[in-house]
Amino acid sequence: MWPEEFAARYRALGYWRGETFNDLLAASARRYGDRIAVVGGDVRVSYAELAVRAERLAAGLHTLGIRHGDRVVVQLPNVVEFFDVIFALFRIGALPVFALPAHRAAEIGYFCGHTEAVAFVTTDVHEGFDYRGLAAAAGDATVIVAGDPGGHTALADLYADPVDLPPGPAADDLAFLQLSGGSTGLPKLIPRTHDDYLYSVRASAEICELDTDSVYLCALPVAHNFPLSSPGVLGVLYAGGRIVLAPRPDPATAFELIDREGVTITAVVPPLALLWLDAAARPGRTTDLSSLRVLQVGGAKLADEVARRVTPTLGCHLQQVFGMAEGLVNYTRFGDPDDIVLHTQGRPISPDDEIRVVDDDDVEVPAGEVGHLLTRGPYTIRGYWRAEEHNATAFTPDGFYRTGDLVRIVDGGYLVVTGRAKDQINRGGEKIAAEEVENHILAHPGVHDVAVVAVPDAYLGERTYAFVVPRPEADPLTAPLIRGFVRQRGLAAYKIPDKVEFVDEFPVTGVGKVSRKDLRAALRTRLAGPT
Ligand code: J2J
Repeated sequence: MWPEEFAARYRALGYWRGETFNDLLAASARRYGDRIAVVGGDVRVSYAELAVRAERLAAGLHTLGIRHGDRVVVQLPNVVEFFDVIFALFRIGALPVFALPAHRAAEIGYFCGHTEAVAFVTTDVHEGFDYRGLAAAAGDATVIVAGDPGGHTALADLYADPVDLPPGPAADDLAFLQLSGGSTGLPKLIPRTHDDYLYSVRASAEICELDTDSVYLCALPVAHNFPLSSPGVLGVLYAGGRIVLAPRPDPATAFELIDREGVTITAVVPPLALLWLDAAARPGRTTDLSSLRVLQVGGAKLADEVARRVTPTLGCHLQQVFGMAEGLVNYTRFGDPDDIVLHTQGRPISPDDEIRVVDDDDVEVPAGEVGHLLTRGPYTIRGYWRAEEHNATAFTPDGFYRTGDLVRIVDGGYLVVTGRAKDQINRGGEKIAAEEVENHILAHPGVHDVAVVAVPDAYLGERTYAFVVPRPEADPLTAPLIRGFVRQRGLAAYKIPDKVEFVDEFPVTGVGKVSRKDLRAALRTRLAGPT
């Protein structure tokens, strides 16, 4: 948490206003009443209705025994119930722990166990996967299912007559735990308060000029930090606009919704931007995309040549967004010159976002040179949840978060992301911690050692390679066998290595064991060189 002197300053400057997400929903319900807040499939929910649904669900969840401070793992696709659930939990002061639809038993089991979750909220079947099959991974948590409960508790049965609930959370209480992209063996959880997150949401809504005429297409998974808050669905609820939930982000689905609902703004990751641009440029397209004013692209580096195509093809602004669930978010602004919009990843939300660009010894590099990005500010966390040991290295002693990103700062304080120092693979915006995947592969009895590295990919930006050293005495291994093994352990599909290569041994420089970091670097170099 922030030291008191910082908290006092952020309050005095009006960033932290002492408001919770309950206050936000109540204010929006009062202000925007019958206007439609969320559209999901054939369901259209007004602001007033959303407040009532959340209040009723809060009553039901409270009766179930969920209390202030309890953790609840929430894994829902883009459905209107997502909003009922999170606002009901906010009302109680229980903390949603945001899981993604791609997560499987390994991740859900870890989130439920690590957070000692009292409940796990998921769906029945989505995109061909039966989420009720993850119930066993939830351990003691009560399993609540949106849709056909199949023997579990039905979410639909929990909407009860409103009751007098105990007072809700304070603004400086935790609101939820967000997921970190991660660079270590186990995913880290990010504690965000009402005060700090609401500030980033409000300020983002202003930067992105959201108002009651805004129609936001949520094409990415709603619980991800980008579509949730930059300005995302929460920014829309603050500004009184309309959220349109896309069940999946393919161009056919998205374009149909943009046309039907008059979507004005949406957010995508770079590979999706590419898919959309190709589809939009195809002769014979029948959908009308002229309502679209802004295409936000973030989550991974957008290639110049793709950036250049956005405005000519879609007739809208491109906005680059460089953010992180830990806090700091940067945006290019709508009035910025092309050079900035096309070639930078934006500048911070807040005048009080402190940015340091340093060398390996934490010494600031000369202006304009590349270095490690460190940041501190009114909506950037000071530590992960229950991860003291990791926090000692992930933050500087004076509270700067080590983002693991390599950047340089150009005129006007805009950031250009040039690379990454953390052991993470950014697979089209989906983050994979090399060590997490390595640990799963190492569990195979035929594996002696493994290193997972990122390799460049024209479409995804990066893909994962696993270099495996088999045990000499073990039965021969094959790539499908390793991939199948990891899948069976219940790892999300995006973390399964795209390619598995077997090697007799790892390059060892000098005497003794090389660090994992050096090893991964050596393997990456080998891949880049002639083979
Ligand atoms: C290069 N790398 C980027 C960009 C994120 C808004 C937008 C994105 C996220 C997000 C987010 C990048 N260019 N434009 O939370 O609110 C990489 C960096 C960063 C990491 C954070 C938001 N935008 N990245 O992607 O927590 O490496 O958040 O540190 O998933 O993604 O990942 P995540």
